[in-house]
Amino acid sequence: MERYSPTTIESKWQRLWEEEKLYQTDLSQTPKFYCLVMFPYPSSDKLHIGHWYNYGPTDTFARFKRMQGFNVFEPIGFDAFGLPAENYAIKTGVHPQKSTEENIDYIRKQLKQIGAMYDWSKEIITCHPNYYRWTQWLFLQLFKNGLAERKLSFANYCPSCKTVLANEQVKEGRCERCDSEVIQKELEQWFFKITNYAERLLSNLKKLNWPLKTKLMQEHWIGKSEGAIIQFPIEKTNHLIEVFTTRPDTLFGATYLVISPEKWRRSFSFLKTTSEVNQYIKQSEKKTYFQRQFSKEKSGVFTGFYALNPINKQRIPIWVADYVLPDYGTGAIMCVPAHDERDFEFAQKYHLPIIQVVKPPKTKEPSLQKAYSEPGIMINSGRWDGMSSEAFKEEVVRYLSQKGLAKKTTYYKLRDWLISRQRYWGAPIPLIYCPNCAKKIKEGERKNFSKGELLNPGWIAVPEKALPVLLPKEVNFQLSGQSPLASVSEFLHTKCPKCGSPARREVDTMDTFVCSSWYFLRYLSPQLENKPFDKTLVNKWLPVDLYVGGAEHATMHLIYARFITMVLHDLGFIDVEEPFARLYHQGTITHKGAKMSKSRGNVVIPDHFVKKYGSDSFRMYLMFMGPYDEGGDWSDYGIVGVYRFLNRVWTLVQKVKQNKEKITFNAKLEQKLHQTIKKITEDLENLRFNTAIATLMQWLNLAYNNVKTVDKEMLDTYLKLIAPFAPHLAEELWHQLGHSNSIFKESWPHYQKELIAEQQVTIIIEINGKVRDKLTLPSTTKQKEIEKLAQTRPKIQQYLQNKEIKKVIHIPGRLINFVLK
Ligand code: ANZ
Ligand code: ZN
Repeated sequence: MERYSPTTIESKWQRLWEEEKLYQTDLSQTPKFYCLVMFPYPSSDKLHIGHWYNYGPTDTFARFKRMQGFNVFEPIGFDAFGLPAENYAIKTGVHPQKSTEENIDYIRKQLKQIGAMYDWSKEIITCHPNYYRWTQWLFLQLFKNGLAERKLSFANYCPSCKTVLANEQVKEGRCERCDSEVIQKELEQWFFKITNYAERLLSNLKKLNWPLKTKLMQEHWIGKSEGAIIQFPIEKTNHLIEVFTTRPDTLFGATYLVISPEKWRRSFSFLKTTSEVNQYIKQSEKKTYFQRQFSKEKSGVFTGFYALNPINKQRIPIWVADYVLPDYGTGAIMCVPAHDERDFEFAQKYHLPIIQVVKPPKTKEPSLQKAYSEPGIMINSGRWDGMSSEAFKEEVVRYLSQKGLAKKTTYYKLRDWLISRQRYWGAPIPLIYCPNCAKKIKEGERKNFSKGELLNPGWIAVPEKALPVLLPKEVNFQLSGQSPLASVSEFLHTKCPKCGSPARREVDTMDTFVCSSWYFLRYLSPQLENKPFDKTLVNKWLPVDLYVGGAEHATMHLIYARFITMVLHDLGFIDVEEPFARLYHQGTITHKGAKMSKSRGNVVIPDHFVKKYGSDSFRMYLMFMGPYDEGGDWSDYGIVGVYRFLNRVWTLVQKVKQNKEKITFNAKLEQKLHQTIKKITEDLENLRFNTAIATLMQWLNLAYNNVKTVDKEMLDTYLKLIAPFAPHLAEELWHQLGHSNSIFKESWPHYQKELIAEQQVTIIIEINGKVRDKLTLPSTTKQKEIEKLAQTRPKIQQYLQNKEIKKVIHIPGRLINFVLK
């Protein structure tokens, strides 16, 4: 008997599938199913177990959908720009292009070993000019429409990577990549105005079939806050301070104001203060936002000025303190120590008055040990005492706004997306700075300039026809704090496309998250020459039906891609505005109870196991380990178990093939098979791979113990069920059973309802026509047996004691009536 040799059959089928172009999707067919995974970054670490866990099970799902009759599109590509390749170049001198291409070649081979249904004819590589040309096109669309803006702003800056970082790339005050402490640096940078879309990004979440946790993270990230701006006049000046508060109801309890150091420097430095204030401002600007927000010890200085509380004309001191951030709200706050924890700490430290104005609803004599931040009843609030704080919140804003002293306002925590990077290995920003055009715009010329050019005077768009702006090959990577592209004079010096004057190119490149914000559109027509994507295909194939990837992308990539899709929708390029209808996050695979890491020495290298047990066993073990969204702990022994199971599937087929005797029909096995179809179909719809595999194992055990009763039809069905999980093995055995077409051209088995149910009926038991009890039993139970069972019921026995049964009336499936003498 031939033995199961995964390596032989897997490479054979991978080759045959490719020759047959089995997985090249004809995008004109329906019904469509777009199955997407987060494309890999071609790092030197190659494909690790996390990738496998993302890609293997997702492919199982895609194969299932294909067999259900969907025209499944499952593309793959490479997110190929980014810092690691450049950092590697700095260290070793190997050009990022070279190391990236090498990594891609290697990873492509690894990906092929998964044996997934990737349509390789649609591969994309974001660092290739035929892709980044369209990333640049995308930039220009945002620019032209006033959604890209150059702003001077405080940016997160990593002194070691010598580049700015997006908020999302800062983890607990440290650089996500190199773990150095991030500082704040004021720089001119390019931003995409994602904040214009804050409300829509928030409200659309309702429509999405996404994990609740991810939606909540996005909600939190967008951070909508409804409150009011209240004006406080500065005493003895004719200036005002505007504060943003979400608790206008606590206004009577405001005992001081705090302005952020930056705001004071920018807007109030004309007010003469002591040198202490200036010193404090200088010091705090060195701190990171993280230190400022989360340090235990709050600090601040009194400015010497007072403000007047607009509700009661109370004189309250104005402080500068760095726990107030410059770029949220108005950069200034009214402080209510009785009801805000931070203010409470600060007030205690600097002996500022604490006035309680809200008391808990049921207490009489309030005493305050710490800030009370719940709603309650107003006290110490003049004629509003006794009112609920919720009602007063509305009332006080209405009252003050009549006098022009307040207005309702909503702020969002979401910041504009900082997309420029002072690095080499990225898509060049397609803009040119022309001093001559800058001058013309300043002099009032508006004609011939786009919205973006007027918004950013002097910055001229590279004409779309002239794209791509090619990344020059020869550059000096050594970090100088300046973009490496500035060192290439042929790149830098150019002519203005508008007026022909000498001009210089933008030397910053784009954040790689721009590349990945639209790749799912390009997959549909990656070779298209004159357009970024085919509008008809996009409208047909989007939204993506299932997107699977790591939960760590909950905020960055998954917000950016939504934003860019909305922008393209609004500019009329595509019909959809939400890219991913259903989202799923795979869990994590640990080893020896801990996250895998090189330093711990517990990394499981997929290639070793794939070589030994085959890709089918590897993928199936990953799926068997635990619920897909949780993951599990790797065990070398566990994969052996799955490997043995696949061996038994193999052996069963060999035995059935060799069986020459007549097969006796086994109703139990047949029924179990139909129950298996039902269970696996339901489990697969919900990505419950582990329980589906357990069910597959159960049927196999039953069949294995009754080999003489397994007929070929049953095996055909069983192979179809196992095909999405162990595609190579199933295809091989399918052919061994005499089929000549791929099993993946077969349709998914249906179960017969009648077969699976051991149907139950409920029979009413009557004594002399009165209902006394009931009985549930299999519908096939014989009448005599029902009679006997009914008589043994304790409730019925009560009535039967010492009585004789005259007659039994039986209505099958419904009722049995004992008539007594
Ligand atoms: C007075 C007050 C009384 C406040 C009270 C809270 C409780 P969220 O929900 O996060 O939007 N705040 C406003 N701008 C700030 C800034 N730039 N830096 C630091 N804190 C700032 O929080 C809004 C509240 O955070 C505002 O409401 C303000 O303090 C503070 F019992 O105003 B509150
Ligand atoms: Zn010009």
